[in-house]
Amino acid sequence: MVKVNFEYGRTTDLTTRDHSSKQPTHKKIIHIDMDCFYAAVEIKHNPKLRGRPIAVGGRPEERSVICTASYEARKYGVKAAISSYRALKLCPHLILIPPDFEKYQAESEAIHEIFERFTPKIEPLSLDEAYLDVSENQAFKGSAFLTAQEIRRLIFKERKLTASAGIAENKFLAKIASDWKKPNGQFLITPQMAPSFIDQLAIEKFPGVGKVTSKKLYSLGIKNGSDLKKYSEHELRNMLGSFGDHLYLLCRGIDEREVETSNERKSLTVEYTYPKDLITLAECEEKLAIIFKDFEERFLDYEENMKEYNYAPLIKGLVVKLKFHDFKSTTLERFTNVKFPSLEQYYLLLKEAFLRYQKPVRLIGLGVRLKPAPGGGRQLEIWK
Ligand code: TTP
Ligand code: MG
Repeated sequence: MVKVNFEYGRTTDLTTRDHSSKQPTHKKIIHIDMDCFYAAVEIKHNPKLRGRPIAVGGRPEERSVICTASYEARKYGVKAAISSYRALKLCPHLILIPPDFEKYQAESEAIHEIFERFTPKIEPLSLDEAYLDVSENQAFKGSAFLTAQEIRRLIFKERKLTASAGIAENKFLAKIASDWKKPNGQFLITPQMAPSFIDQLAIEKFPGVGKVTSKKLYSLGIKNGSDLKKYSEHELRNMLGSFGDHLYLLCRGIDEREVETSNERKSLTVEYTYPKDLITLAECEEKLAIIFKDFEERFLDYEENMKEYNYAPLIKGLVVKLKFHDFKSTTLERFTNVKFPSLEQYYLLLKEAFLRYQKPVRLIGLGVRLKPAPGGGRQLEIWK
């Protein structure tokens, strides 16, 4: 299965400048996240599926994974990223539907158009998720809560889909809040509520805290935001490197990231999942040459499309991704400003990535990271 990924501009960096003298920003941010998005779109197109355990994903014999599942299927443990094979074992009467990205893309665009009625400051994170900055919005006497309610009402009325929303003074809290009343709910974290909310927030809910970091923190007795706050910036940095700086700010409710409206493409990658694992580096190299050809075509296509917007994509780095037979993956990136990468450069990255684990490979991806377009490029289609 070939997949082409185009990612939007987004930053994961939180500002780490001196914040001791910082005035509160009092922004109003809404984070919208559609409920069971791909599954909900499929149900909308075929109402007979409603109330039944369905999942969107590829066939098990193609060694595919599940993209998402309806709530009925989630009861059986079927969820995103597990293999379709496992999903069918967990729920033998699961209705497995192949993904139809054009349908999801069309819904995503229609939902985006609803957002635009309320604010121009929209940052899409994926097809089903976006941040909206409504600080300047005068609708509902400036109430971000009522604005979120109206957006969700319109999504339901016009698209027959449900969304959840989080409302807060920054992106970090808004995103957590949108998960709080899922599905089809919304939750507001006021600036007054924020400190106590963060104090009791489990560390694994902090963005970027995955299994490894949470294990490390738990082993030190750090379970929630209030535990985190007991550590100095220096101590957290010693423990977790630069990520410690982020956590130091987050547990104090500080997240100054702006809603980034420019949605120019920041990377272009092509990946391929193999029906049979690739055992040796030589086998991977052979496949890499084929993927490289595909990538070359896609890149030239993209360059051609962008001419219309007077934008020439500039490469800032190369990337190779490997996924292994046990679904673990590794990504290797190299900063470079070549005009166009060579296959030899990718061979070097592949070798390094392969030698990291030396395990059978099920997926190879390669591509480039791009410099942001001056003035913000325009988004073309996400999926091809
Ligand atoms: P999510 O918003 O993470 O999930 P969801 O909308 O299906 O469910 P929830 O109600 O919990 O928000 O992801 C949005 C869509 O992105 C999802 O419908 C399918 C796709 N997706 C994948 O293809 N693979 C993945 O691993 C994940 C997490 C999502
Ligand atoms: Mg969602």
